[in-house]
Amino acid sequence: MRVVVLTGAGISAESGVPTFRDADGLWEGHRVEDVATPEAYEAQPSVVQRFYDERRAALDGVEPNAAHQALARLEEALGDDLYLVTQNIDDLHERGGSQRVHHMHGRLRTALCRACRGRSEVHHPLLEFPPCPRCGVPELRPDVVWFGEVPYEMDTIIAELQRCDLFVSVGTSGAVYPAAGFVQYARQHGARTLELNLVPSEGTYFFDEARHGPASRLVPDWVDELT
Ligand code: BJW
Repeated sequence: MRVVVLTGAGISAESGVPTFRDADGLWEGHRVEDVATPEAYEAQPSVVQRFYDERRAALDGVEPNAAHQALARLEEALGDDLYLVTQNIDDLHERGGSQRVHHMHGRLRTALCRACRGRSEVHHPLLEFPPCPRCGVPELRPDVVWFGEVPYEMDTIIAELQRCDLFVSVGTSGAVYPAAGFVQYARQHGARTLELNLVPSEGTYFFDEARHGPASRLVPDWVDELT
């Protein structure tokens, strides 16, 4: 059985990483749709760099939780029949033991050079505007996908959604496309669909089954059932 698991901010919430659209959301009074844009970066690069530098630094103070660890166990059981795609830019899946994680909205630990388009590991705050280790130009931006930009690995994701038997969405509000449309796409191609979220998401209606509660309980229970 081929399984696609999509994760969102809710899976990392119990690790202490703030979500975007819950009451204590990330951008402190700003709608994420207004600030997570290339235009916001053009207007205020230092503000945006500092924000991502702080989030990157905060990763050292958080640990993966039982939900991340359960998905690593699922990978051990299913091998290549599991495709794990996350909207999260944290590294908690990897630190929870998952070997193959597809970050469709990018990663905090890497930078993207606006001059040569090369990627590099981040070793210094990007607020210092260090030179790109590949081309030397000080044009490193966070390697994340903002509104209006195309998410990474879309061709592979679409192929995996077309051929999966089960699509599972964990901890995402269903407010951001294209990820919010994956459930309908997988379903149209014959997959069973399951939502695991704290509360009903905006797309809960599209799922064959929805279970509501904390990811640290729902995900291990579901993985135990499946394996
Ligand atoms: C728990 C829990 C616990 C809490 N246990 N659960 C009009 C209509 C339709 C679409 C559009 C439109 N206008 C524009 C668009 C497109 C636009 C879009 O979707 N806009 C919407 C606002 C409508 N999308 C884009 O622009 C995307 N690009 C695009 O479409 O390109 C075109 C294209 C696509 C495909 C092929 C070819 C071309 C890009 C979107 C980029 C999003 N970027 C961000 C920022 C990334 C960097 C960063 O982290 O700072 O990604 S925005 C932010 O939202 C972030 C997240 O990944 C994303 C999703 O958020 P998520 O993960 O769902 O978090 P929350 O907070 O919303 O929800 C958390 C959930 O967890 C809640 O439900 C809680 O209940 C739950 N929860 N605790 C379980 N313990």
